[in-house]
Amino acid sequence: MLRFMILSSLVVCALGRSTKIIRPRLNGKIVGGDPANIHDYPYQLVLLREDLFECGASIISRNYAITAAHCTDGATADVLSVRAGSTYVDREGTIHQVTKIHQHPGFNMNILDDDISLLKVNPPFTFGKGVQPISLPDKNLNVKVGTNADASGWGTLTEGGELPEHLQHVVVQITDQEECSGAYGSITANMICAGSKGKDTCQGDSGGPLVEDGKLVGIVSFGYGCAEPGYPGVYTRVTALRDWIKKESGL
Ligand code: 4AZ
Repeated sequence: MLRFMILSSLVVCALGRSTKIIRPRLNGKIVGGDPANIHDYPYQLVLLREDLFECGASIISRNYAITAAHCTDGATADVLSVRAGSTYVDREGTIHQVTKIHQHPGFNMNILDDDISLLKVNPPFTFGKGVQPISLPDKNLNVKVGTNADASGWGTLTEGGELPEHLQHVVVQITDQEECSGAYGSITANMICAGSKGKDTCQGDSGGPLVEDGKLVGIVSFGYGCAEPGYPGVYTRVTALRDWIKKESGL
């Protein structure tokens, strides 16, 4: 059920149908979030692969969603769809077929650099109470260390634990880049780290949003386990890839 890659002791994963779980032995840590309603996270999407939960994603316009490249790698558009406007991972809301995947050409599976994909959808999203786009940041936005950001998704509540059916969210603090680099060793300018004691995103949250002050500043990418001390979650740095998003989608 869990699909994932081991990257020199880092673990990333998307949920899908293939496979078994191999991961370093870690303490099961609660991610420390709270249940959330789609009305408060109306940009949140479920990314489905052959109708099964794969990852999170976010609405950025009527026609486009954004997610992690490791969630779309190896897929064709016809097997992907998104569910919008539901608090629940497996029911309600509306389903939108992916018609085109724009996966970043620089996506590097080994270190997860450029972990970003844009998805064109059909039918387009109809905006309403539980369906709204999230604003993209200006490329010059300075995302400050120590500020709070809100991550959401249907990933596991504990390391290697159960998947919730109800949307969850967690507030985490933007981490110092050097410190994060020191922990992981392979943090690029296209990544941003965030975490707080006992709070983190976890398996299945991949591709989902990290929002600060109403702007999408991160996309859930990877981490060493979940809420492990000294290992914040790693997110795709949206400001760094802002020009590419504009070029691909016009947004
Ligand atoms: C995952 O496997 C995953 N703690 C997502 C986020 C983090 C770790 C793993 C960050 O989807």
